[in-house]
Amino acid sequence: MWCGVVTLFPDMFRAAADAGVLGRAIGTGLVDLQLFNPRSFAADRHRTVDDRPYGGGPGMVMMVEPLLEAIDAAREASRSSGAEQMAEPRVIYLSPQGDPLTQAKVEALAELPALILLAGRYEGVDERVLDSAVDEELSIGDYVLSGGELPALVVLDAVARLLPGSLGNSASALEESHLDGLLDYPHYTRPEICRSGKGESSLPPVLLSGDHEAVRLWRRQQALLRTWLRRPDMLVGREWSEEDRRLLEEALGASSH
Ligand code: 9WO
Repeated sequence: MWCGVVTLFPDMFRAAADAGVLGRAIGTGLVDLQLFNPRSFAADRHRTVDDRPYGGGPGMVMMVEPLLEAIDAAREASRSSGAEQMAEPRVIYLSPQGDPLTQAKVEALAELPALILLAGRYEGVDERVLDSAVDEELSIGDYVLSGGELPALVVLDAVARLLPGSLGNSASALEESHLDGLLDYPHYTRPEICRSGKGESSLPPVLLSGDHEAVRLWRRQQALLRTWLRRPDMLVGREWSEEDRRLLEEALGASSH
């Protein structure tokens, strides 16, 4: 996947590109990450990229021209990066006003050949940039940060681990799709007995039983119970299998008496 990022803070991406699954995806060429700083496209000798908001009020707004120039440069770079038949990159702006980012959305993004992520700063970008050059606005959650860079990295990380050939892809990704729309079950590793601040330091015995089917059922039941208790919204409209219904009813029955 080709990915251009338009940002006033390219160093934040250079740091992340050195580590972890995303770093590996970039290192192996699975992700071609290119950075475009609007400041390089500023028209004046002070390299100005922000200006005061029309209508007054506090803060500054990112100016149209340096952003459109940077987005155009990214489009041009994606064109010249091989893949002749490559479709136009999808341009995504990260903001609290965007559609919520979900795993389903991440999976759809991972299918695309090219993305341009636009990370805003200050009080945001001139709305006319969004109207003319942005295809989609995404939010990673209901909070305000100081810029769109961390959300852009969140999108990159979530997408990179799904790309075929990525370290995050493969076994654990399969296991995860297997937990279709549920929270994860609890994990344990050695030692069998450990010190712990709280009381719950014992291991669920089924995990030592060697009975793979019993382990599978226990994990599924834990995933269902946790989702029910912590995120009931995720179960609204769910198509229930007979097995899942039984496992959850059993768990809820066990906890209520
Ligand atoms: C700043 C501000 C100051 C006074 C009154 C209202 C205000 N809104 C903002 C604001 O939203 N600033 C944003 C900072 C502008 C776009 C980049 N910034 C950003 C992106 N903060 N948080 C995000 C973000 C993106 C995606 N998902 C969650 C948060």
